[in-house]
Amino acid sequence: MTTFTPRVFSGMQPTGNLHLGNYLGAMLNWIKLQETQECIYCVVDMHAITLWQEPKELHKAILEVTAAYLACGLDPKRSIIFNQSQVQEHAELAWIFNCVARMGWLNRMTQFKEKAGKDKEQASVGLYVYPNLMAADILAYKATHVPVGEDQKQHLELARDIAGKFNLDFGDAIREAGYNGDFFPLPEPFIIGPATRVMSLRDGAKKMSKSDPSDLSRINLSDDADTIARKIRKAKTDTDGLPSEAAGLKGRPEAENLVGIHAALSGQSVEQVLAQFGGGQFSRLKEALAELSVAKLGPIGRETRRLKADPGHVEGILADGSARARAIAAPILREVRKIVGFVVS
Ligand code: AQP
Repeated sequence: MTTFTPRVFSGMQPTGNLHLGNYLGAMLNWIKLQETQECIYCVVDMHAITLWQEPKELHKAILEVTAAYLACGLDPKRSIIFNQSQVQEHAELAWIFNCVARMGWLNRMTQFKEKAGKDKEQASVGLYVYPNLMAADILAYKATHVPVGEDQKQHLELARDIAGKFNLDFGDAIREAGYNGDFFPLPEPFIIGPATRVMSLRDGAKKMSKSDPSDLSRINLSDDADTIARKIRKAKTDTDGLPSEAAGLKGRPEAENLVGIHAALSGQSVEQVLAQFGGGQFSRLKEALAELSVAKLGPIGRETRRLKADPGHVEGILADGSARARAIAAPILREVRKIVGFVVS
């Protein structure tokens, strides 16, 4: 078994405003990891166009999501921050993985089924092979750890399957190229915290999502204090009060969601939140949660607006990050080309 140097990779789509789910499910871990690990954080604009994006809006969203990354606390000196389309190695490796992954594997992907909806025939081919591009994003850097929300677990498992099959299919060529073990690592998902799957504020059965048509379903990182407080006040709840024990949240997705959000934002456990609010009415928890959300997200929204006013600065960070990302991915892809058998001049 080859030992790989630890390296973190993750990304978010510029398909709209980042929301509390993106923040609690992924971003909080990204910020912590950059303290101790080599981290590469991408704005995955090529993933975004698997669904139609109006070009001017997409352009704006790439800069806005980058501004939000910075406002949340990602440090462009410490971490590599870039947009995917500026590093062509992602697309090249994705094509090779299109030829490694099996149709049967992709047919099992639940996100494709959800996003394609009833009319699969009309979905883009890109949406179908999205997980292969995601595997390429990670493996173009031989990344070993991928901090994501719970919804990405299945795609991560696929990335591991693709890495494993590549290592096996090209085993002889990999050894001939001088590697005495695997070429790609099997990337580990890093899904931790009390809010790995934040649910819609309007429907506890659906995850909070940028593409939900109801803005009331999510808290955007760009929302102002009044909007945040109003959305939390209007959040759907059931008719019982809050339980005192975590077991009492079972089968009550809306209650579980609000308690989980409070725990993640306050850095407490679910049990600690219930020790404070259990046995009481939802209104008391909602009031505290609104206050806490405004305190945590308000400064992020303000900083994002400030950075958005200087697009040149944000573009400069993406250009620098892209050059640094390419410097890692290019030699890896050169090796991949040789291993596959292409003629490399
Ligand atoms: N509701 C969520 N709870 C916890 N984590 C979440 N993530 C997304 N939604 C939640 C995590 O955020 C990261 C970036 O996600 P993405 O932008 O790649 O797209 P997504 O997962 O498809 O998120 P959205 O908001 O639902 O986008 P749209 O509506 O455009 O599809 C990932 O780590 C994800 O797990």
